[in-house]
Amino acid sequence: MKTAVYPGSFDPVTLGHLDIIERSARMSDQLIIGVLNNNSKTPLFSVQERVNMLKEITKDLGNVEVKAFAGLLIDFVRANQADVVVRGLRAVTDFEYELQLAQTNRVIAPEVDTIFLTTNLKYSYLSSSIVKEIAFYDGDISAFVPASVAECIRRKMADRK
Ligand code: COD
Repeated sequence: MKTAVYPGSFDPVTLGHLDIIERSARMSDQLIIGVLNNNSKTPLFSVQERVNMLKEITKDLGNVEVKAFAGLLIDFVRANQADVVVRGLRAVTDFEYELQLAQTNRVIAPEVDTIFLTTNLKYSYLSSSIVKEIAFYDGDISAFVPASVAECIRRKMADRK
């Protein structure tokens, strides 16, 4: 695998995402993490904040780059001359959406394939939404996100109260 793109919202990045990043970085020459800048959704973190959190936790991975993107994923993949899209699968509930996304992208860009990495069992229950909910009620999120991300979430929640 040459250049891979791992796209997502990453609002915020969790240990489940990081596990997929580390495993796909080992399989590719270059891994680009694409952070969606979507004006129609209101994320907890701005795209720049999400990019910064990802840069901090991947700083020791030499072949990983973090970039924001807007618009179609396939345009981002092509602009970066990437060969493959990486997605994570936690459970059958992810499968329907992921299959639809992969098949639509394949119709738009037949030269780009999507590969799926199954979740690490340790993180199979984990999602960004669950982390935000626990943090909102001042719960302990240290088992779910890297320490630097936990700190950003705590600060964000404190600002909002
Ligand atoms: N373990 C393993 N994998 C995980 C875990 C976990 N605990 N948590 C999340 N993941 C996986 C997800 O299944 C997903 O594959 C990936 O990590 C990123 O997850 P999210 O939730 O941060 O990102 P999404 O699913 O919101 O990303 C959606 C996209 C940004 C890829 C999508 O909306 C998109 O491509 N938008 C651009 C417009 C476009 O091209 N639309 C598609 C046309 S079909």
